[in-house]
Amino acid sequence: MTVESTAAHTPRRSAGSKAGATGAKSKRSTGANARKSADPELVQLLTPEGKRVKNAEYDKYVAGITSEELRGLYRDMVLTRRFDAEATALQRQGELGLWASLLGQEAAQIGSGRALNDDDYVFPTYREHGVAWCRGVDPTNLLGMFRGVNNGGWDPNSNNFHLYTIVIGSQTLHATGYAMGIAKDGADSAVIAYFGDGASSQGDVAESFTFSAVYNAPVVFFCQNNQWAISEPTEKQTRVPLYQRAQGFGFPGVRVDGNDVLACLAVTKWALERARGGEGPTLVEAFTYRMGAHTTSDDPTRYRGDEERLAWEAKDPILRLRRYLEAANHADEGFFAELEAESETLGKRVREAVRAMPDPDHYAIFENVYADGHALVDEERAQFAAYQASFADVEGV
Ligand SMILES: Cc1ncc(C[n+]2csc(CCOP(=O)(O)OP(=O)(O)O)c2C)c(N)n1
Ligand SMILES: [Mg+2]
Repeated sequence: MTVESTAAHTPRRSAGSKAGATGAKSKRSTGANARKSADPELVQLLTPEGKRVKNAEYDKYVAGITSEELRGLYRDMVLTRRFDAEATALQRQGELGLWASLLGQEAAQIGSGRALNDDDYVFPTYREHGVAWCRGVDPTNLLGMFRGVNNGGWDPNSNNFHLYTIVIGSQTLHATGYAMGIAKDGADSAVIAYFGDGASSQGDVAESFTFSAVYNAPVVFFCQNNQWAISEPTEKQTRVPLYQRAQGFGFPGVRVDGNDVLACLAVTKWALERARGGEGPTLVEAFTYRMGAHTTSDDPTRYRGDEERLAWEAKDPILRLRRYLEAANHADEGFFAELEAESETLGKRVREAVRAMPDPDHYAIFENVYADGHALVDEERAQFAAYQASFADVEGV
């Protein structure tokens, strides 16, 4: 089995990695889940060269996958990347105030997103554009908030995809509470909470782990370890591989190659199946890389070098699936050409939609704060009206 080891993936310099906590195999045992929690290996089904490798544990979750489904995963990743590139360009042109790119994380998001059932519920961060795509949220709706014309442009309940959450880690609590509700209702759906390596240091995430474990909540914690929390490397968040955190809370954790869409699909299916089967929470650490800046307000050249990015470029999630599709004759030239044309069409649609977004009514921000209104909001609305009127006075002078 060709598996890139954790050690090979665990980069850099810090005292944390010197402490040796990251690479060593542990023989500790805490019951049925111990094998996973103690295994430092990365789950990988497709190598960076696009070679399919066997995995005794997870192969069964993708065993029946058809050529059409494989092409579908590829299409999802390509169109998501194209959408993301358009959004970055639109920010540079002044059409968006900010953009948080998912470049490099397409496999983690599409693999996990396509593992979900329609009635599962997703709690994202602000970077889950690929998961939104899988949920059927129109990508143009993701852009309103980043243009500053709304507070989130979709109805969470239409697609079971919650609004983006900027407050790091807080959505893991929302997800846990929602999952506890699902369990009380006796429903057989599951919840997935996305968060980052930086978020793993938040108290909210630790509390979510505790509550979900104790109440056996049907939730999957999907941590995209993209190696950076703005300018802070993962070594500043943890002395152990993140997936091992779960063991201390009493549920399994697994590290998956986050640039391998098949592995992400398989591992997330497994974790969701556990949740639906009443086996409680799972932590999935998708080991990946943020290829771009944290957001368009960030300049990563200030804190990281090129070698790291180049090393991860060689593990590109889209390229590796393309190599596999070509080598195994799952797709022909026509498919790739058609997809290129579809990308162009999507790009055009996104550009046109953003430019056509109307500015909001200035008073809309005061609506929906309280269901039945509130004296304080009324006061603030009046203050705002007076402020607006003060501009009219100046103009009139
Ligand atoms: C509670 C809180 N603290 C700080 C911030 C500022 N902040 C925004 S993004 C970010 C880093 C998050 O890193 P990570 O969780 O790894 O997610 P990534 O951006 O890499 O996807 C921080 C500290 C915030 N939004 N919320
Ligand atoms: Mg991060």
